[in-house]
Amino acid sequence: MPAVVVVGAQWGDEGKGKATDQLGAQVDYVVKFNGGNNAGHTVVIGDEKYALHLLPSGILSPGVTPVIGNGVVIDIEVLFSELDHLEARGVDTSKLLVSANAHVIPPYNRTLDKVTERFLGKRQIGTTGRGIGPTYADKMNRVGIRVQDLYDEKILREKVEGALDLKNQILLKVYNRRAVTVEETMDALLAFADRLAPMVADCSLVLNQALDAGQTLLFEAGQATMLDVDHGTYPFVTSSSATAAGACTGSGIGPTRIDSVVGVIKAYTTRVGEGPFPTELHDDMGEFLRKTGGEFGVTTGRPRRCGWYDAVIARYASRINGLTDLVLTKLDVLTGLEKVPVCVAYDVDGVRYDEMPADQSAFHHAVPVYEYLPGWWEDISGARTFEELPANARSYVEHLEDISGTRISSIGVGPQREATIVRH
Ligand code: 2SA
Ligand code: GDP
Ligand code: MG
Repeated sequence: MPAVVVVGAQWGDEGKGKATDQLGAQVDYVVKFNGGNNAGHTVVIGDEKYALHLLPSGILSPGVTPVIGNGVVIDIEVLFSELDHLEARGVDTSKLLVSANAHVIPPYNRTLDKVTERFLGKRQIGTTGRGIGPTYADKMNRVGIRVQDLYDEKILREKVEGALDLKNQILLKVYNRRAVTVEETMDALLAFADRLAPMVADCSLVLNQALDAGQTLLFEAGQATMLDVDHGTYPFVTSSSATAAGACTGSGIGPTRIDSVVGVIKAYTTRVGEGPFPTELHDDMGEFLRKTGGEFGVTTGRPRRCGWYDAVIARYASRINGLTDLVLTKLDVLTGLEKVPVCVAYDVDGVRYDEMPADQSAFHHAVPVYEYLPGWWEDISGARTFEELPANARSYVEHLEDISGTRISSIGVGPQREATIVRH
């Protein structure tokens, strides 16, 4: 597998961190290509638990070169606090490369993210408040600040002054907040510039040369298909390209260099933040999934909304990402249910939809059409082969495979690295 992309197939938190960590042990580079410290990836190695936000999960594998690609937005203070934290726990972070073209999250965009959400009130997106949306907006609006700008103080100052001319109007007049000064912004942006300098690289060149030399690359998506700015449940999405195509634009490699695309999908569904969610449960079953699955945000601690597996979404994710494999996670969480409902289609005002409705309003009104599969009671967390699973758990997996459009090549039965069944 010279170049593999790992994406989330639902609304995030499918267990991409664990999947990347496992695959990462076999590759030379792990590349984060979108998002920023809105992400939260949990990796459990032995008795140690790591929560990663901005750094690629591959940073935990010795021998791997972790890369932050140009498609990522970087909060520099958070970058160094995460690096210091890992170093203090004995993780070698010295190989990290950061793209000179990646955009930086200036402090005023964190403020704007939070006050905009408050301003929107009922119409809020439920962002993580990390400044992600305003920073991608600046990038598209061509007023963003890139990593390379930190090393040309004249340009940086011009950019900060230009940005603040507009941002201060918004902060003062729309949100009734204090104006931000050029000097405080410059100080914050330059505080870590010297420490960052040796990590800054032309990552596109490095990655293409690595491929030419026969080395292996893993691209790790933040967030997920249904949160992608183009293909997700807009406007209730993040502001980056979280689908497989984003791996190319977000790192500077061409589509012909990608060999496989792995979609990580939970045996049920969760979502954090606002927006439509057809199979969401508002009852004791939702609480059961939240409790048993430990469904709380890794970045904000917010309780995640929980619901049943949705095969319409699985098929959509297969299509949008061109998935070659699915990694099914958290099958163990479903243990102990008499019947497990699985959504196979939607009913929208009496019309059946087998595919994702193209019309967002229809998706907001979608009522799941369920099939009910027999559950299992046996503890499956120790299973390491497909045959060791109880018959009903095997049928559940096989049925999901039939209705999801992609083969299930591996199954998670616990958070630990080794709690995995590899099928293909
Ligand atoms: P933002 O902050 O602009 O990206 O928010 C926009 C929407 O994207 C959602 N989003 C996420 N959804 C799931 N997991 C994410 N990471 C953290 C985690 C979330 C947390 O791993 O648990 O801790 O709350 C993530 N990041 C962004 C967000 O909820 C908005 O719906
Ligand atoms: P990510 O954002 O996709 O990397 O996922 P998160 O780390 O936000 O959330 C996934 C959670 O599920 C983490 O706490 C993982 O440790 C945990 N996890 C991953 N795979 C499994 C699994 O197969 N079973 C169980 N019980 N937990 C898992
Ligand atoms: Mg997460």
